Amino acid sequence: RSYKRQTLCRFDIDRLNAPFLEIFESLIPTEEEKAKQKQLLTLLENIICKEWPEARLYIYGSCGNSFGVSKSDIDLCLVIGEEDINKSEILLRLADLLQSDNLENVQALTRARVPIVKLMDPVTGISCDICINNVLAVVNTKLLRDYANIDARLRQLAFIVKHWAKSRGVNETYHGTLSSYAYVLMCIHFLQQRRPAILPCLQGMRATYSVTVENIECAFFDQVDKLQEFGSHNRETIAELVWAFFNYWAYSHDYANTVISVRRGSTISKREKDWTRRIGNDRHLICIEDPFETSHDLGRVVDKHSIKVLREEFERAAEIMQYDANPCVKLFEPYVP
Ligand code: 3AT
Ligand code: MG
Repeated sequence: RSYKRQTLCRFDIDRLNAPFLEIFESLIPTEEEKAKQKQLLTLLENIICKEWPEARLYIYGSCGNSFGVSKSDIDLCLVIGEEDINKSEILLRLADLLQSDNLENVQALTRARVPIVKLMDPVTGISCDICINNVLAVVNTKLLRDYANIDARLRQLAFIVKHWAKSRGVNETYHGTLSSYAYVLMCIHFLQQRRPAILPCLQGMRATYSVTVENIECAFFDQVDKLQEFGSHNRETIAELVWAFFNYWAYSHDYANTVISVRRGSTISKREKDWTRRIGNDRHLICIEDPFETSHDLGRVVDKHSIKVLREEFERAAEIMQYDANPCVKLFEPYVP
């Protein structure tokens, strides 16, 4: 197989814009749903502030980063000022409080990698997970949201890519494929690489926002209202970008030698990061650097088997975008083993 093959975009690509935009629109949560999310957030804030008056509740993940499809669960982070708290104790206490307030399916998972309380609100029907002091996730959520507010094509592309990944069964970290967070970073990287670029590199610009979390300095330019014209020199449409995205991951990306880095706005060499060999369970078969925890490879869940699955899915998608008469249907056909 040749991974370096580069084909030309199909001649009728613009015919596919309307159907892709239609898919995007159908995935966006409605105003009604967003109002329900707010309602639940307020309820939870009231419960929490009675017990921990200093604490604050933040939305992170897809409901906060604007990449959330309709009917997503809400990810919340309870930030309690003190450093050395006993997370399990707090989660158990929180579970008690939630249960007495008639929330359903309340469960404290104190032994999980990220310990959480799960709950379901019977009034709005929304499920949610609450973790504690996971401030880096709150900050990376803001970074993604700020990128989304620069050029509308990022949100369109990421919704389509996430929808494709879920349909094809390649959005399951416990099976060795990638998280939604990783896919959004791949979309941002891809749009930073277009010529002319569609997205800037916010972490490479003058910092207007800066926080230090767990000894990591998180700093970037966040006045994105000043960047509304940034991508306007590039006139590529969503259909062209979907085509090019899958081509990039199928045939152009150098998996053997490079790491994608949204922080740098480019790829960097695996050598520079010392990600050239397997260490423990980190195989570095596809490398996606976390924008803040830069020692963290979001591709580390991928193993010898799942890298093949993933790359074959990228190739399948690229082939469909190139040759299929009806890519908007074929692309999202559920994977049947
Ligand atoms: P879904 O719409 O729920 O699929 P999501 O955006 O909520 O997508 P995830 O469920 O993958 O994305 O993750 C929830 C958030 O947790 C997103 C990001 O702020 C944070 N996060 C996820 N994985 C990592 C990671 N490996 N390192 C740092 N932060 C992460
Ligand atoms: Mg989520």
